Amino acid sequence: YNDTNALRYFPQIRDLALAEKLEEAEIMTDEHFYGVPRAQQAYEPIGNLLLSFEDVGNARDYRRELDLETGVAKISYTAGDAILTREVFASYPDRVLVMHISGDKPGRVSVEARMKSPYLDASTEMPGRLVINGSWKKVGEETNWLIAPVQGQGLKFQTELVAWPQGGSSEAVNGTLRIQKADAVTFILTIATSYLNYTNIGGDPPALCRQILSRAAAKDYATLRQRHEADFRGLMSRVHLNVGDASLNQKPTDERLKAVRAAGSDANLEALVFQFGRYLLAASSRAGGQPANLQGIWNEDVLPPWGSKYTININTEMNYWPVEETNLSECHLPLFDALRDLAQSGAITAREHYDVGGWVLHHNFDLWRGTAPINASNHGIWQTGGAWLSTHLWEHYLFTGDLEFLHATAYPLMKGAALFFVDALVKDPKTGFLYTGPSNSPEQGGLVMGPTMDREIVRTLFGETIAAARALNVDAGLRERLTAMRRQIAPLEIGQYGQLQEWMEDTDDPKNQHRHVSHLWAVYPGSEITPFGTPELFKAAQQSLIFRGDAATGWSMGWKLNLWARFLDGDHAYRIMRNLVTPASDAKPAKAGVYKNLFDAHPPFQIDGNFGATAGVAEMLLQSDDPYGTPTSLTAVQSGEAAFLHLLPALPAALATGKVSGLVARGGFQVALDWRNGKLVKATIAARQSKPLKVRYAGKEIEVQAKAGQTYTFGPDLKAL
Ligand code: FUC
Repeated sequence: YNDTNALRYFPQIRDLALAEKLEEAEIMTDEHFYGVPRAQQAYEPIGNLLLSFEDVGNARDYRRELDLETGVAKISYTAGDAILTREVFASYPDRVLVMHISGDKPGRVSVEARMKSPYLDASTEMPGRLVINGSWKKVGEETNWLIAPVQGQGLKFQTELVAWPQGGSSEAVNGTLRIQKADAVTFILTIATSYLNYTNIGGDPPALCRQILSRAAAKDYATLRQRHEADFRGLMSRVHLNVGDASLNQKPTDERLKAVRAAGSDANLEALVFQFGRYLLAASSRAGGQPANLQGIWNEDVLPPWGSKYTININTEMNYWPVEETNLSECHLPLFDALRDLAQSGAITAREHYDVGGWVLHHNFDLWRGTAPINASNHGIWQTGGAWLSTHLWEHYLFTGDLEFLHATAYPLMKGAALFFVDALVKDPKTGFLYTGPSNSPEQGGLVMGPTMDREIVRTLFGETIAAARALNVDAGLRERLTAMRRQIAPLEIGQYGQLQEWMEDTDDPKNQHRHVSHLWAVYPGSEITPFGTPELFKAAQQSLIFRGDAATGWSMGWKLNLWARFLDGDHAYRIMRNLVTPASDAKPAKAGVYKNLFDAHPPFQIDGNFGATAGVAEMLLQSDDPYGTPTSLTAVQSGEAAFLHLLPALPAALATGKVSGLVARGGFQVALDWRNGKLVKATIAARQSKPLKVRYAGKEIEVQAKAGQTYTFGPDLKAL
């Protein structure tokens, strides 16, 4: 993806930007500084499995449900005098999609199955089995400037459907499997591609399909289901949240959504949205696979919105905001596998576009690990994507305390991300401070030097890299270097409207209601701006968010929700949550919210808002970043040497009474809370690591020398129970 000529122009582009000739810098960027091609590849659907049922025309009592705890979807209806049921799940342990169709009377299951793919090369049928083979190619006439055109040989795939009928007859004709008058049938679908890794597409899809299906065939439906349920429950049952009126669960979701608008709130539905986000992570981001993209894994379009890839100026990170807090730590791993690739491809971009060391990633990546700048200069030329993602490595360490992970995986990647900036930071000719550039405050204004967000991210990355090197007792020289440079990075500034400045200059427009709130990064997900460590910046950041307003796209509401929780304003956070959990519409004017299946709408469907909502609910109930943090030095909590638990820091009046268990805090503490009428009744804190722990509730703080394996129980006055 890199442009080997880019380097010839980079010094000139930077000098133009330093001389504040920003328009000229943009023109030169547009001509010479993007990757080749200037867009990345989309995540594509393989195709559709189409099932036709004879009996559905007269169906009554139709009911469709998804059990978040077991990960099994179910459809049932009455046709004539029989009740027909379909159960569907995607099994992580067995790598197959399974649908079991049964009737409560013998001989009532008749169904035809076929497969369709825009990328079809060949299809074959044999008794009880359909196979299609395909390869990625250009289909249709439409194009999208955000999606790179097809070039050369692409991925191959095979998808195979197997039917296990019980009773009745089964035949395969004209690409169709026809099951008639069976008692039940189980369909098993698997898909394999030739993707081995981002540099090798020499895999053997037919062999993989055969291997997966022969393993599945050694089990029966009940066993497959039991294995899937055990896997899924293992993740989902770790966290319970009880708020609001659970009896409303009996109502269909679409009716509930409409009712929320009328009633003002349905705390139990919001709890469901919280768990749905966990479900979506468990279903889309499992070890060995790709990280969750803009649509998770649920893209059905050949030209999906923004390519259904990874936008990392907010979206991909937001997907992973709830992962540690809501006890799904292992769902983080696919992101780290991708980072390992990106550190390789990004090292080439660092060299070829900037002539510096380390690795860099701009605002997007794809399956092919594109790291070069793409699209346009107000968002494509942004250097801190890899740096932001690298903070996730440190967070994973803070939550798990896994030193081996820090040593073998996290630190080398963090160090590489930091080394890029050791070489690439430049001195502001006006102030003498260090900053990034040319870059931008994502998707706003144009090309600039030293946007606030970049400085916050790089300062945090440097701080965390220093802390990691210290924890591992390595790289003393680099630690000193990073410490010195970190102090030189241009500080945060409060501007003329009492706002946190988004840029080096005080040029913010208080009427700007842009969806991106990049400069507030230091409040959340960062922790440089804190209520007790930097009260003035804290107030200024809040002022900036007030200027931005509440109305927003799906993910932007997700971000604002977390920010208001960080501002310790539960009612404001909840107001945003309610705006988020409202019926969405693609019609003009489009309306952000959630669709009937609770998928978040940007609009259109984009999954980040779901994950932002889940993280936001957790953030209202428990915070474990250091509320005394500042941008100048990393505290013991931020370095992982101590821990801080803030219980019910932003509890909204609408969630006055409830219970939560299984939330996780930095330091690996597992927390259960029980509260009534807005007041804590009991907190139970199970320590997985030994470290000094501060607990704060309602303005009171106590200190405990926590010991791994011990459980601590407190009442509202923080006295041990
Ligand atoms: C960023 C956002 C858009 C959208 C896209 C996928 O560019 O500004 O709103 O979410 O990512």
